[in-house]
Amino acid sequence: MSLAPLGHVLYSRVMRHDPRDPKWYARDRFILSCGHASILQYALLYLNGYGLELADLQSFRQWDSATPGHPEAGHTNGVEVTTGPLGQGFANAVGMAVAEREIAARFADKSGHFTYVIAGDGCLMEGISHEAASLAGHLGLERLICIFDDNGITIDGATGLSCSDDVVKRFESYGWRVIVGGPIANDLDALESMLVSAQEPCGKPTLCVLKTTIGDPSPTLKGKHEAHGNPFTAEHVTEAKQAMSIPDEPFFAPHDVVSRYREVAAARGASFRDATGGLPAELQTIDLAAVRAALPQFASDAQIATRVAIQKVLEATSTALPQLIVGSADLTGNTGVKVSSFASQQKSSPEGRQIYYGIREHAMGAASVGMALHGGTLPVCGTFFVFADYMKPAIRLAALSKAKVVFVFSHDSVGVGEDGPTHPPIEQLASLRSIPGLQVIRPADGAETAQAWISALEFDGPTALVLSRQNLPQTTTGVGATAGFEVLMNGGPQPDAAIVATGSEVSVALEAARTLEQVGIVCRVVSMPSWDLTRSRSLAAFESALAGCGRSFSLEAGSTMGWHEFVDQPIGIDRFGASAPGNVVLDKLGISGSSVSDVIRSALGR
Ligand SMILES: Cc1ncc(C[n+]2csc(CCOP(=O)(O)OP(=O)(O)O)c2C)c(N)n1
Repeated sequence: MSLAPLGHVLYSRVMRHDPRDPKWYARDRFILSCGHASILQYALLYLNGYGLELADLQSFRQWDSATPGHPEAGHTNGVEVTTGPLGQGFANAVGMAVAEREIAARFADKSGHFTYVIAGDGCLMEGISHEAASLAGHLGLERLICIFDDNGITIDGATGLSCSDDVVKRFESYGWRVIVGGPIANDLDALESMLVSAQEPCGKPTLCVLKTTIGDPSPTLKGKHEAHGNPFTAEHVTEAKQAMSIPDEPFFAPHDVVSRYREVAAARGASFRDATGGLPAELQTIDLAAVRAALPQFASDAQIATRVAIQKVLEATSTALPQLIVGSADLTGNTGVKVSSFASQQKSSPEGRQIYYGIREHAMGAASVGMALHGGTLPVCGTFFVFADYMKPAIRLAALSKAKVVFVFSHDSVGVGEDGPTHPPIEQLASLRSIPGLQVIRPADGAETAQAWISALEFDGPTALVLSRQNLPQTTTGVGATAGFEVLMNGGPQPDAAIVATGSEVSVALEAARTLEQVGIVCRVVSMPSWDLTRSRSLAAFESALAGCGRSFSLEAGSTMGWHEFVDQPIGIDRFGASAPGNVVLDKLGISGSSVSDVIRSALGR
């Protein structure tokens, strides 16, 4: 309620948007980072004619409604990103502002637009806002405007219970312009002039600090933390409506007000449409045929880490992908997320497509989601696989909102060696595979890495590419990374065992199979870079590939959780790693041809 005047001013006086075409490229983007205030956004979308009707507001938060508990991108017209986990929307907005500026700079595009985000105390307390604000200040994203709903209240009580930050100083130190609005939350003209001042170019993002009173104008609950989430009683509703001088009638929305609102919104929308163009034509679709034609070949005798392979793939296909924008959280060379022809994205080079995120994985993930949902960009971001945990909330929201982000995770096993148990991922594959809507691919060699890139481009949502630090032999044709799996060694009609391996363990499986052959045990070896692709594209073929085998084993240098879905006996690592050279750790933890063949022999009793 206390943000309703701000919402009204944004939608009816400040933002350029066209309700008849919610996806019009040059629209200003609006993000409600405090997603728990979703009813504010739904009410605005209803009034402005985005397709929501009163019945939708009446079914707020109910099964199958267009008005879920928190705003969901792709679910409700006019909702740009999915918010609710506090701080994510703020960082998404930073990504949107990067995408907007990069495209406008490269294409001398007149459709530059603003990104508006409303963030509350919760968003600004969350660590991700510190990372994202710092990055935005460094980059000087002057078309990013954040309105801080400064009501000093969270669920537990006053913010003073846990927080003594000086938000103004904090943002000034990040390089933001800060406008302190004063007590203007109900003054429409003052709100408008604050937002208009925020649009003035100054080479910095702007934070508007808006003092509000939670629950205003409820006479009983305003300023109280109980207003945050407790439903108002009938009495509270009555007195709040009295304070607003509106009838005490549920869902009071006078027809003439609603139709006038929609008329004005449509007329404003039409007036903007005449002035600006759209998304540059070359950014509208991905030319997969051109990307396929540009893919690099990997010599059959090459020994190459898949993190190096991805860099070759990115370099080779970058010309065919004008949408590509790449970056890493201070591990650019290590992860392979580097295109040598791309300028660095900086304040002085806004056209740059190589982003140095600094050591800010969480913001990198969420900004990438914002870029993807902005449109016109294909963000690829990279870090070590173990630090996927630092980005998990952003990865989850990428999946939930079908944001086409490619997460590149290198150093994907205990093969990373000396760093000790903090650095080798163990449970990360199981964790990412459990996220619905995230495509996970762990290629075994260069050919599978190249095809994994194609699968990532084809997929309507995010992909995690899980890549090795260590060099690997070329063992596949690559088809497994589009089909899901590939049989590499057949072993005749009825092999004694099947070994299903992923990534760097594919070559170990082949070695184990050759060792077993010497004692008369015949194996079928399968490379299975992706559970998701196998499930969606070739499950029956996979099952029949294993059907004739005596006993099936999986082999992967990580948690065995989940593998029982596909094989009889998983072989993996269900403990943390250790500090020693990578090959030693792998060997000690049973990921070597001889250890694997021993396990299989004993399982078969031979
Ligand atoms: C990451 C995260 N942690 C916790 C929550 C639960 N939560 C929802 S709203 C809220 C308080 C937010 O306070 P504020 O931003 O000041 O919102 P206001 O009370 O003004 O509505 C919390 C803790 C959440 N949504 N996301």
